[in-house]
Amino acid sequence: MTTVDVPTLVAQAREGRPRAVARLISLVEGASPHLREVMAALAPLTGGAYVVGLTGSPGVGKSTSTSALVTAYRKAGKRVGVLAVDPSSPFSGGALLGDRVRMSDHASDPGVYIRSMATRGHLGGLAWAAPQAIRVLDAAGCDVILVETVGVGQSEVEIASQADTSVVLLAPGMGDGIQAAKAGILEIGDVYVVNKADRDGADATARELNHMLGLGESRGPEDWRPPIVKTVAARGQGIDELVEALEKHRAWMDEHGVLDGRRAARAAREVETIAITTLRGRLADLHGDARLDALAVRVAAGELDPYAAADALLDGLTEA
Ligand SMILES: Nc1nc2c(ncn2[C@@H]2O[C@H](COP(=O)(O)OP(=O)(O)OP(=O)(O)O)[C@@H](O)[C@H]2O)c(=O)[nH]1
Ligand SMILES: [Mg+2]
Repeated sequence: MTTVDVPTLVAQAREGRPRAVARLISLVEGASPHLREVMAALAPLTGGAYVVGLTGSPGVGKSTSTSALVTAYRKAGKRVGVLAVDPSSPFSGGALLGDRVRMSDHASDPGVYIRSMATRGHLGGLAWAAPQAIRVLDAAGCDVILVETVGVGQSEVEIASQADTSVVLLAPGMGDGIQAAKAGILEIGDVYVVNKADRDGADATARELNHMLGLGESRGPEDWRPPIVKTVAARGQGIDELVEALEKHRAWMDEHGVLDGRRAARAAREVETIAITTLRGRLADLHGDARLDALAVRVAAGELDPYAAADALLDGLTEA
């Protein structure tokens, strides 16, 4: 294992040095044993960033929209972090290469960090790695962090729990309306975007979405009604309206104490995932362990039931 000078790395990341930020995110991606120390050092530096998740089917325009949002936030003088998470790939870079091209406008801007991250094959996957990478960007002084995730079933629901505000993107002619209902994304969007509004069918898609969002609606006057924003991300059209919708949602969360609750729920999932990962690691260490073998012999012989044996095993595991 290469040596890692965590205090120096953290200090450099805090100053916003891109190399240090990149290195820390690599430690997250590689599930480095140094993460415990890294996270302890980062914890007091976090909480300042506004985290926006963008999800939707492949090709709907997430990266193009993200890039347009970066432009808008940079104009407003904000520092921006972009995290492109690919839950289906064990390699960062590959599938996200196109994103790099679309983000190349921002490559030389020192106020923007762009990073792609693969999470497949990770114990705990997205739930584990994304919050830690977000924490690195937060500590590095990003005002806004945009997290792009390809919508593959469960992962888009997962990313919703990572973000302060979740944006769900649809595009006309992709049968997205029906897909949306199926994937359960009608429950997770705080803001909906119908991108590619330059194409036929955008109004119909927005209408259909509006109708579906209204079904089963039992909102009070204080409740958040997710807006639908039409955009042509490729030309930057509608992006100011999208930023406005995001700011409104953020203000609404502040006003109603929702933001703290969401962040606590996010932290709870993260802690849970780390605890389960730790337990799983200890369980794996037990393979061929005398304690497990002894219990197994008794279960096989009918002397002990498997639940009692599992309890005995767990008791042993938590005595760290
Ligand atoms: N006509 C039109 N095309 C667009 C618009 N926005 C994006 N595109 C194009 O749609 C294609 C996919 O855009 P991306 O931004 O890569 O989509 P994505 O959702 O990030 O795709 P994945 O990351 O592969 O899931 C690209 O060729 C874009 O140029 C738009 O508003 N109108
Ligand atoms: Mg993309």
